Amino acid sequence: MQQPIYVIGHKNPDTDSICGAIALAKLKQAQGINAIPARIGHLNPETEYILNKVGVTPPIHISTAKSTLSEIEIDEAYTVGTHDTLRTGWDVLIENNAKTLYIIDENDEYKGLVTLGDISKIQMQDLNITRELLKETPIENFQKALKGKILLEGNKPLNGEVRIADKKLMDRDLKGAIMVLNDHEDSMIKSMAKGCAMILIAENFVPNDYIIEMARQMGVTLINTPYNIMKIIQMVYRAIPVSLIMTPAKNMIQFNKNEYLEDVEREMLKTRHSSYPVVQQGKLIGSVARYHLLKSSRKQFILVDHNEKKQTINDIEHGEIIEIVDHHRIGDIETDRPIVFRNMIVGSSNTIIAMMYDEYRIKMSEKVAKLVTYAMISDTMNFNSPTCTPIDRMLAKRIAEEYDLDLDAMAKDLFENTATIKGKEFESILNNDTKEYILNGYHVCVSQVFIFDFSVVDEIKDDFIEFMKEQNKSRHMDLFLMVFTNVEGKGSRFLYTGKLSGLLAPAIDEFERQGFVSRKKQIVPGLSKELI
Ligand SMILES: [Mn+2]
Repeated sequence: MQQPIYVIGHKNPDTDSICGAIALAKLKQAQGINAIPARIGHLNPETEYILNKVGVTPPIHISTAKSTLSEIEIDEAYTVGTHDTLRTGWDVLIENNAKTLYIIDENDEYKGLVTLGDISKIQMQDLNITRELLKETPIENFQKALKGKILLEGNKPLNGEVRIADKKLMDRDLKGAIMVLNDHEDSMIKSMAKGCAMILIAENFVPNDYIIEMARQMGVTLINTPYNIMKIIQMVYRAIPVSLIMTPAKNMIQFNKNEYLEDVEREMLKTRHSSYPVVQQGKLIGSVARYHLLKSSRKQFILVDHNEKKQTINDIEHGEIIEIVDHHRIGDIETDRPIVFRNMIVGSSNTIIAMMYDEYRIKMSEKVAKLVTYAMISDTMNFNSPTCTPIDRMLAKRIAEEYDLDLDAMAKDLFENTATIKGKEFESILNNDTKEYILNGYHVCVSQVFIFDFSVVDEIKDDFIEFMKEQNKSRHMDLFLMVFTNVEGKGSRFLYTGKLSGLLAPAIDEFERQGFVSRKKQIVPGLSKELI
């Protein structure tokens, strides 16, 4: 599956942002793109009302543009059991063209790892080391590594030394030795007489009964194998259990799938292993190498209803913006590559998205049509706001006809149920839809809420200004402006604080007198003009 592309609206998302993210993600999905609608803040009550009404689940909430291990492609972890032989381990690695082998116990818990290098080193190593390992190797491992048959299982402990027959056999101390012999029974008798613990017999030779009886009495293990002496000597060291040479899990870095790629990379730079285990609750879920990180692309985003850095996900620089669909002023976002940037002077981002459906000749589902329509009603104050254009009105009318929707009934129902501040906390009124600007060097915050009835504002006025002053002690806005706007576009009431209050009071009075309703088209440009 292609890495997902996240479609997100702005911080403090409004209905245009949320419905736009959903509608645009659906359009992309219809084009075969793995797009996921997401949000970077809480739903406001209006949007919540709409999603419930239409029957759509809210977009997932995301808080970072960084990618985690779970979002990139990693390798399968090839595993063997703790008792398995180096031979099995080697075969698994060669078969899968892998370099790191992970060891799991009978409960599938990750215990350690062995690399191809670790295994090949065994063959090259000082015999003192392999002797210690062979000493600990269980009998059935020899049988497995040599594809042999246990003729007799003895109880003599191994000393880990591997020997072949020679003329001086009777002069040697063979106590606990592993003998590699061909069909010379004479050598078998001599070896047992000198105390050997195991005889590995070449080319499937089966010794006489009296030799087997002698072995039984002396506690010697007999294994025969189809291999010749040369091959037995080559393979016998691969009988060693992987667990004896593994790097235990506790001595090795491991990652979990929720770790951010940059943290994983930083850890990897401290060491030089070729792969690292990815573990979840003790169980292996994969193996990650540096090249997986290099190969992975950054998390991709499509921005809806915003294009400014401070309005988007905080660490956007870790991700990649591939497309923007918006109807606001162009801000400060920079990209490395050309992107699709669609900005139009219309009343709602959803108007543009509806146009895109038309352009691609993809039919909106009934639910998407409703979301788009609600968003247009919400963003244009039921097509009354000065930001609303004939394009919005025309398109909404066409969608309403096609999907049998009653725009005025939808607007009335929506506003009656959501455009009220009665019984709401001051904090939720203030943060309902808030945007920060830097206008000619001044920090300005403009919050807006839509209401039916201005008389409510008169009731709360004094207390609300006190509340804003208190809030601004930590926010340090030069102007902190709260705008109560009539939901049908019939003017606004303004409350404000901040050190520019006195200077801007006449201008804001004028905004009120002229019936300003649009933050973007009237209020912010109006303030900007005053601050030159
Ligand atoms: Mn919008």
